[in-house]
Amino acid sequence: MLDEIIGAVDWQGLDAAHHLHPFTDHKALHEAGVRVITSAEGVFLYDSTGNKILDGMAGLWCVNAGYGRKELVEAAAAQMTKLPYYNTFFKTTNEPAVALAQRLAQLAPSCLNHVFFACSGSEAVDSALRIARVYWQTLGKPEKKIIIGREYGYHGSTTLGASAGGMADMHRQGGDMPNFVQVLPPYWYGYGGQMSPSEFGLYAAKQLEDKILTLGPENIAAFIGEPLQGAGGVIIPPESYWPEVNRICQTYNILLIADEVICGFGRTGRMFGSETFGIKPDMMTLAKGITSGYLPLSAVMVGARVADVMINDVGEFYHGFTYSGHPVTCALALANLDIIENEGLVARGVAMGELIREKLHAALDDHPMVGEVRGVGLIGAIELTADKRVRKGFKNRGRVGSICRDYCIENGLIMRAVRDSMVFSPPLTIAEGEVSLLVERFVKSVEQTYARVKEEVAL
Ligand code: PXG
Repeated sequence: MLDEIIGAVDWQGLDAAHHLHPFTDHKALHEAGVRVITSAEGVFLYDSTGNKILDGMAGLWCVNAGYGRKELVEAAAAQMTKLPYYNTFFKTTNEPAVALAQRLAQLAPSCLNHVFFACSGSEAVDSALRIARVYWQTLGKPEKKIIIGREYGYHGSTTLGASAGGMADMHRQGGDMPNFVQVLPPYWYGYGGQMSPSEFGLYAAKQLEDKILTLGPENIAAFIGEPLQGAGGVIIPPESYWPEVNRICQTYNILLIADEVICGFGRTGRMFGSETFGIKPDMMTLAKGITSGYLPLSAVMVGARVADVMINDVGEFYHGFTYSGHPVTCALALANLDIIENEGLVARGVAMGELIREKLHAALDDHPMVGEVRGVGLIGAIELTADKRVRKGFKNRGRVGSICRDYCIENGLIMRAVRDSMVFSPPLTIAEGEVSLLVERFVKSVEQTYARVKEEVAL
């Protein structure tokens, strides 16, 4: 009965009539018609027209444990029955929030022993940036306020997050607060020129040092960076980059914030990207994989240096959210961590990532339109190029990527296009046969894209 009613509703029409979507050109959306996702299981999504689509993005880089996990539903339901909500303001706490704080402190790299909870990655970033500024204020250095990020960095969509990130379109639409600057990202494929990746990693780090010296270290609160830049196109830094950034932040007394919203919880082959790349952060922001996206939860892990000042010297920190430390989201996160640990999902991600890259290399290394296949853990990108010998991009940047993305969807695969890079980040639970299907569908889409654009771009 309910199914019949649901089936009779014009969801597309109602969506166009009433729903404003995030990061969307609404006119274009209404012309094309929105896709209605109705259910999901494992690594597959089902839509209202009966398509079964392989989700090569784990939602928005978040469904690490895969769809349809009854354990997560049960953990949330049990907690909802016992205590559906209470806040963590005013000298109160709840059991799941405490248990999760302890569990995260055990999991995180050493010294990151305190946790501040929020609800989204953006709120975690916002919180970390405010903590950084309050830290310096409290130490008698209120002029230390500037936050340095990187071009193509993504740190969420609150005004502070958008200002910290390096997305020019977001800056143009109000995300451009004062005291934020961006430096060159460690994007060897795009900016490395004739340098080796290792030389370029040091060069990119040097841009940070030069910027610090130009602005004056006495004016800079923090450097924020994703261990690898996800939304910016899965930009994987050369090995030389992060150790040098550690050194620079230490030398000039600048806090280092690792934005692990995508990298955390196994995505890069270790539990945290900071471990994969040897980063020594003062704070770490977490979201997405913390609940595998089943409920909204985020956290800032705070290291001893900052936590000591927060606890002993700040007095009241005037910041927090109604749902900080929400008992249901925290209970679900604990069950999600059980899945990640008990099923060995981090190691599984490494194995499946190797398999994907092996198959992509075998199928696409000689393809004239494929400039690079790169990845680490279970996240990666394929750069589409107009001339692979010189790593040249297409004239109309982003167009070929979106053509390829559309073919992927037609072929039953969700991948994201960032400029002309195709990125993937499937659930860590993906099976070998599903990896083969993902690669098969992607290679077909690349061939279709190539057939369509090769005359136009004189490859
Ligand atoms: N930091 C990083 C590194 C992120 O990737 C955020 C912060 C913000 O998280 P919330 O939960 O506030 O969205 C993110 C989010 C994309 C895409 O298309 C990426 C994100 C979000 C939406 C879309 O690649 N990353």
